Amino acid sequence: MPASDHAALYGSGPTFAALPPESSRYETARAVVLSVPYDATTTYRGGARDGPRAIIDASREMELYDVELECEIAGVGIHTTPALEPHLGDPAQMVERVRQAVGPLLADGKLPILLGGEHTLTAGAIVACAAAWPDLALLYVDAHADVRGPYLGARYNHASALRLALEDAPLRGSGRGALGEAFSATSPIGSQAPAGSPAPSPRSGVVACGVRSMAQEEATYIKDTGLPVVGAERVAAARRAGPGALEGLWAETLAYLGPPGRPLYISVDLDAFDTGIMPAVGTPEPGGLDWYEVLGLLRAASRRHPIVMADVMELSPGEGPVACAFTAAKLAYKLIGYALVAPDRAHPAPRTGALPQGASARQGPRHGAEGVAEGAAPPPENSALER
Ligand SMILES: [Mn+2]
Repeated sequence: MPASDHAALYGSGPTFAALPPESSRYETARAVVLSVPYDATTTYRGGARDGPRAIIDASREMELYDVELECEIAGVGIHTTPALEPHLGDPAQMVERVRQAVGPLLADGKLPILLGGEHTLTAGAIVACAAAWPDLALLYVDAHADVRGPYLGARYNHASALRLALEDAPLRGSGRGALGEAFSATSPIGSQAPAGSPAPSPRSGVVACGVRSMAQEEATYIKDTGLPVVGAERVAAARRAGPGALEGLWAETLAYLGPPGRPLYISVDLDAFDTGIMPAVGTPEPGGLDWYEVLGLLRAASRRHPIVMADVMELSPGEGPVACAFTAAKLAYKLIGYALVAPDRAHPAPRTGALPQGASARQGPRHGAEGVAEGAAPPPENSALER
């Protein structure tokens, strides 16, 4: 179709956070928002294809100043790509298309932020990251285990997203299934899991958090493989247990990612949040996490690992109020902040900030003029792209 039609259908105009060209140019932006308006295999309620556009629309109303990080996160420069054109023939082709779109962003030293779209797309992004960083770790935040085998006749479907990543990511040079490869049965934290939770895990480098729904075959898969899963019930128990309990649970959760410093991919299915604050998802589940719990986990992750890519998936804006799209936009923005401007973070392939000190990334009367704090940016020495 003509480019103009493509733009009208899938959106290429608005920039994330309404950033003007000087703070959203690709060349100088350290983060790149990649929209993938695709849902073809969702099983309950569709509509995730409308997620990226709703998130970007909502992001235009965000304040750029972040109270927690005390800066305008957008000062790092955030480029918004035209939405990736859906491949309507075959989910596997669509996942491959995502892989091909992410690879060049990593090669250019960018932090890609994928906006979905159905969660299946994450598999392609993880494969791209795993090719760039063989020691990639994965934090997977989701209400669902997402480790089904072929589902309703399709291997590539959103109920299998994590399993696809585990099977397809060529990590550690040992071929299929290497992400989360078994390393030993000596997990220091597995013994602390309470009765009734999944078996202590022999896997390292991957953990799923917020899970509260799975099929029988997935429970079997988790037991058989030792995939670490920190269920939403444990988060709820920590919430009730009082000060320090959540921090302890996050530390336990993140220990599954292996040694601190491993490059980290963070995938957030918005259905990990409680349905009270995030009803706009295709497969809602009661008993989820709240805003500050998710932020606490992501913040703790960013202090332990350099974040090389993140995604915010499965927003179905038609299923809920506009607050959901705004929450998703803010989450994406916070992820950029944790990855690139948090004072104690270290990013593997940083670029210098796009804006001079004191400049606001977006001019406008309701936005302050505080510049982003210049992070101490080490040289991009570990870019895996040199491999
Ligand atoms: Mn899910």
